[in-house]
Amino acid sequence: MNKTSEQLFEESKQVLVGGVNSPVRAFKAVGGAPRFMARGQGSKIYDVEGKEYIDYVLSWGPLILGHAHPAVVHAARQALENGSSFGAPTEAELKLARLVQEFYPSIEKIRFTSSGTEACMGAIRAARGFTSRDKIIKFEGCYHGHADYLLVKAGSGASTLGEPDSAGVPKNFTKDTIVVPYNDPAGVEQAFKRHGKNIAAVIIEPVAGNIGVVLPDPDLLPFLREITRRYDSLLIHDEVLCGFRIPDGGAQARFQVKPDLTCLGKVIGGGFPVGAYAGRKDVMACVSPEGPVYQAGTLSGNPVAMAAGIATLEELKSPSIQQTLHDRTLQLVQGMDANLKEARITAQVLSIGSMFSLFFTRKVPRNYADVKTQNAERFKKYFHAMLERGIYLAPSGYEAGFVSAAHTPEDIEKTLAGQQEALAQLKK
Ligand code: KE4
Repeated sequence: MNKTSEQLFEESKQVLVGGVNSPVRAFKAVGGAPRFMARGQGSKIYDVEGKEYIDYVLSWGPLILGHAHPAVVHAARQALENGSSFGAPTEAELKLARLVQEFYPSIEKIRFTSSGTEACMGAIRAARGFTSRDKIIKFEGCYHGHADYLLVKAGSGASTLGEPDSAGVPKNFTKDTIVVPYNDPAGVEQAFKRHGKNIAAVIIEPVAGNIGVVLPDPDLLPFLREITRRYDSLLIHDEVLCGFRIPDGGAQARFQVKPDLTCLGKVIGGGFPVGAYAGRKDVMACVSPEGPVYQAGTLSGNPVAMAAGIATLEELKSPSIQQTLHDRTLQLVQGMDANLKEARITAQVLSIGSMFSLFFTRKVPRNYADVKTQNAERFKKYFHAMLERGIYLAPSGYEAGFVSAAHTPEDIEKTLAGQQEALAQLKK
């Protein structure tokens, strides 16, 4: 008899911190025991008790083709049979680099890492090395991994320096991090007026995905491009999450703003540990062994991970895959809107490309403060009502949902039918 998720969770908590290896998986925001998953196939994921779910987490974004896509499995298996890691350059790294450039023409040079955190750390260190400046601007609610100086909460004013937002981060580690609300160009202007010549870079999720999906106002990204140029700072787009989710070249193509550096991850690893920072060759030339900015990684460019990334991006070149991602996401979000109206429940559905969010808020959120007005209790009930009906959403109102090319029209219909019941349950 298989152990239940509850049993495994209790046992795991004896040895794994919080029973998980990444906090959001612990269901703290929604309560209850996380489902221990045993298998994924296409759009479905199966827990240890064999229960099937339609998966909208997709490993927090990487599985844009769905679970265990044959091309990805074949490529990774073939690579593995030749050895898992060499700690030496391989042709696969070159091949994936060239493929990434096909999707992101702004990328002249790239460095692969093993996570998005490392990618953002590398980009910021390169920017600091290139400009010989220390300060950075980030946006409240945007997440760029868990480097100490990025675990920072907004100071009292837009141009004040950040306060640590995690225990274990020394106060002076965040003194060079300025935090501004998302979609607040005036706050950015104020920060530059006060610290301009010391600001190495602005780093932003060009489409925010770590407070749920929040879109940039039309003038935000062009403004950031202009003001960073004006102060000889660099613009870093963190597309770890939204990259490849927005088709035809990501956020930088969609919004027609070319950053100096781009951070990538998730999709480019096809479910294996991969991150990347990339962009202008003169900036990347600062990075070792070409330049004095040090950054390294035992498994950076791992051949199995590269093979999975190559297989994934090759599939993403297919117009029919892109059409499926578009059509299924549209079917889902239009259906959700219709369900909410039918149920007369106030909530906002946002989406771009193949990522989406549903916020129980009165207005469309434009920043973190808006997202925090969401009805957390209602989200919690909604989450469990959907889970009971075999629909696996992100266990937090501050995360994005994702659609894969493996999701079928029937999956979406089943999701919408389940949502109708879940919304009805909310009204009781
Ligand atoms: P990783 O170190 O988790 O590979 O990437 C960090 C990162 C950087 N930049 C952006 C925009 C990101 O979204 C992330 C990681 N995303 C979260 C999900 N919102 C990872 C899930 C988790 O932390 O378990």
